[in-house]
Amino acid sequence: MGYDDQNIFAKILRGEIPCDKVFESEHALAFRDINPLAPVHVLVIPKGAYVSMDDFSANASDAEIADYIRALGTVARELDLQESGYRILANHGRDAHQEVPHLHIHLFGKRDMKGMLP
Ligand code: D5M
Repeated sequence: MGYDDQNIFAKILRGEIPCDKVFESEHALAFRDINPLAPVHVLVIPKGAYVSMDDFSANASDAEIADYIRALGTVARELDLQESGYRILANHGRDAHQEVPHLHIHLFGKRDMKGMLP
């Protein structure tokens, strides 16, 4: 599947539509989900044009992968989730109902997530 540069997160990355940014690094951007399922619900995305984790893991550079994974941990620490806990999740493709075709990892926190499978 090719990358659709008109997807909503590509527009956020280009600054064409706003987001509630919580963190930015060289290769990653984190912003609050528009339909939060938890008091903390942040999406962490790579700045590069990657459809999914499948695409990213196969095609991103080591520097992009390292920066992206570090960004996830940094955001969780900056939002003070390391003690209470958090959940990270990425949907890939049809069966997982991925809605936006730009890789995003959901970061959930500040609620009990027993039984929660978004
Ligand atoms: O999740 C896609 C997620 O993207 C879903 O939780 C809503 C969120 N979303 C969609 N548009 C926006 C904007 N404009 N800002 C912030 N969050 C947004 P998926 O894993 O693809 O099902």
